[in-house]
Amino acid sequence: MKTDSDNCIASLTTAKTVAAISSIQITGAGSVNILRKIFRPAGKTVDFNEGNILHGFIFASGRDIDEVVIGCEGKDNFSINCHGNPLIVENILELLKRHGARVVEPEEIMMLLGRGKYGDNTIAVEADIAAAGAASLAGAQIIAHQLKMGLFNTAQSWLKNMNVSQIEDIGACAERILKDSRIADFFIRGVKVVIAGAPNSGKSTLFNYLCGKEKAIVTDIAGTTRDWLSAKVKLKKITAEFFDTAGLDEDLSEKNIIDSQSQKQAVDLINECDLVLVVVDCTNPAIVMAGLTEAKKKIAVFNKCDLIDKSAVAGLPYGVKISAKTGAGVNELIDWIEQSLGVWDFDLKKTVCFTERQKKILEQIASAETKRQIERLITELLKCCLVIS
Ligand SMILES: Nc1nc2c(ncn2[C@@H]2O[C@H](COP(=O)(O)OP(=O)(O)OP(=O)(O)O)[C@@H](O)[C@H]2O)c(=O)[nH]1
Ligand SMILES: [Mg+2]
Repeated sequence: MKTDSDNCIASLTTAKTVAAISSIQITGAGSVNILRKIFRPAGKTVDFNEGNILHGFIFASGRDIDEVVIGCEGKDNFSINCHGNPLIVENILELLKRHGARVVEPEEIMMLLGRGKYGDNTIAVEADIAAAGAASLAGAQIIAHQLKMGLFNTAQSWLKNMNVSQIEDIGACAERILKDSRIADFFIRGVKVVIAGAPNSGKSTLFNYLCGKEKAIVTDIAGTTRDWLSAKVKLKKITAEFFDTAGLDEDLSEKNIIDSQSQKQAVDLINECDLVLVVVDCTNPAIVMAGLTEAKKKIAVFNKCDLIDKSAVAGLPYGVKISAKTGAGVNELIDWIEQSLGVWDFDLKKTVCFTERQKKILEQIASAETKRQIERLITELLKCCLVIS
């Protein structure tokens, strides 16, 4: 027999990690019934009406699992804020499941809540989900702008002016949005930056300086780094994940299995990243290009400038001049990184897309040949039925 709680879904909405506080959302008809069975208020009475904040305990089989604060966020919609120990979270989710709630991924619950909040404005629903995972505040601002202005507004005005607009104009506008979206993506998901270069050029020293701790081993023996390391660092505008890699040396590829594997790993990372820092020891300036294709964005970084005099530094080729040991020039390097990725002067109020679904539709709009096709695609962009992948 179907019960009320069959329509109830629950999900962890904070990160799946050790934290001070974790939050579990439970929503749908039957939520209150479940909460009544598993929640014991700290005071004498309990009132699950919208707007109330309840303090008490989640319990099972006569034992308290955790002390919690429940936010009554709407009709049949509650957040259970518990301590952020993954075992506590697991126990509470398991308990909700035993009482009939379906435990789902956060996107599903956010989509459901978003539909209630925004109706059939699909871009707004996607914006709420994407903003929760944005890698920077600027990324969340870019997404927030698309909700009523930006992408939503542009798509609506395309539809409204379909009779007077030229197909080519809409196509060109879609192309522009796709181009800007590539930069917006750096704010939204962060960037991957590989530190590459010849053995002993100072890659690990630079990596350690950027992440503010001695994470990578540094020695004057060429070939010290074999397994790559990574660290996320907040730059001025964006968050970057830096990768310290093995020194590129074609001879090492054939030396032994370990060196050949680490050479391959370095090249694979280079192929997947957004930007490569090619570190060159300015006392021994052999620029290593192995694994670096023309198409890859890169910055030449001349390191160990503390070891040569000022006139020799001035005579170095185009690139950033630094000392990874003293930190001189690293601030300029960060500016170069942000400028070369186009984020330095990016207007956060530009119209962009921020999901794969939107991107695919805009690509189709850019190459559509009839107004009818475009009209159908815009309607899909605005009102499609979202599916959880
Ligand atoms: N004077 C000076 N020495 C540096 C600088 N950067 C690195 N070194 C030294 O250069 C040597 C090699 O540094 P690493 O950071 O291990 O070089 P690497 O490129 O990671 O080397 P592999 O992992 O072997 O490819 C160490 O002795 C560092 O102390 C610098 O800016 N100035
Ligand atoms: Mg190294």
